[in-house]
Amino acid sequence: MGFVRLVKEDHIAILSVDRPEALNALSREIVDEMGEVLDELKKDSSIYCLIFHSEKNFAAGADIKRMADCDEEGAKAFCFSPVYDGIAEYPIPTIAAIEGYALGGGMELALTADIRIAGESARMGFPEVTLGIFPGAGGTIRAPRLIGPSFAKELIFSGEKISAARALEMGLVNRVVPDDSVLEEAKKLASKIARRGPVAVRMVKDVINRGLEMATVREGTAYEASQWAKLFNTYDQKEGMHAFMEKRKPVYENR
Ligand code: DAK
Repeated sequence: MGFVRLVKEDHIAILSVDRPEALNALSREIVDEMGEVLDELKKDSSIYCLIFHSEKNFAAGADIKRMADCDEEGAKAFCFSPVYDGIAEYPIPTIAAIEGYALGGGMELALTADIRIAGESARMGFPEVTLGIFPGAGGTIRAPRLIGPSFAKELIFSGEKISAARALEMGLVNRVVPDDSVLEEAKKLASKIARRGPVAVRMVKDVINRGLEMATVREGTAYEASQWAKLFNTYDQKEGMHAFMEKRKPVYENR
């Protein structure tokens, strides 16, 4: 039995890492296992939102003990980015529900999610420079895009572990909630998302992500317009609009 757990309930999946003795530090094997579980989950068309949540600590980073004596080739083999890139591009919305430490490779995992919710006593940051390395699993790329280069550099250069309140000020997390309601709040938001038109939600995530990577706003709005029009070939668009006109709740079929 590995370290990754997946629970499904009411159109939501919750993925957790179960390695409390190392504060859920992530080895290459754990990240690979995560990738396999998520590839399998993609085949389940009844799941509309995915939450990353681990008990007590989100993840205290990549496994330093496994990384310490790597040479250059070994360090390359430690690579998390193919799995993390896959999570960032995951077809359904993702929420990181952060309790305790989210550091280094753990913070980078949280950054691959679409939305982050943190508990009041969560501690986040990039301590890599305190170890003589720098973030190498997407942190240098995703953090500046999310919170701007200035805050990202402050975090990455200082290696400081910041509080949830400070993370909220920086825009690193969407909201801060009491520690004991982190998962509950994430589930509430996930259920809300899961009640929306699933085809539209899936498509708009892709449009937003691609738009962010496009060089010009014009390219982005052109892609937005073409994808938007495609929704009018779906059952869910007809259902959503007819339900409005008939003053009833829509019943989406994900098609
Ligand atoms: N790796 C391995 N073990 C860890 C760990 C980690 N990141 N974090 C904690 N642990 C282990 C501790 O060693 C300890 O184990 P034992 O000594 O009991 O066997 C156990 O978890 C409990 O930790 P502590 O005793 O230290 O607990 P405290 O409450 O006192 O302190 C702490 C909590 C989070 C402040 C402290 O554990 C800590 O500073 N942890 C390290 C945090 C850190 O530096 N994280 C960043 C790691 S570097 C890349 C791929 C990935 C990455 C980069 C590049 N490419 C391939 C390019 C990512 C790099 C990183 O994430």
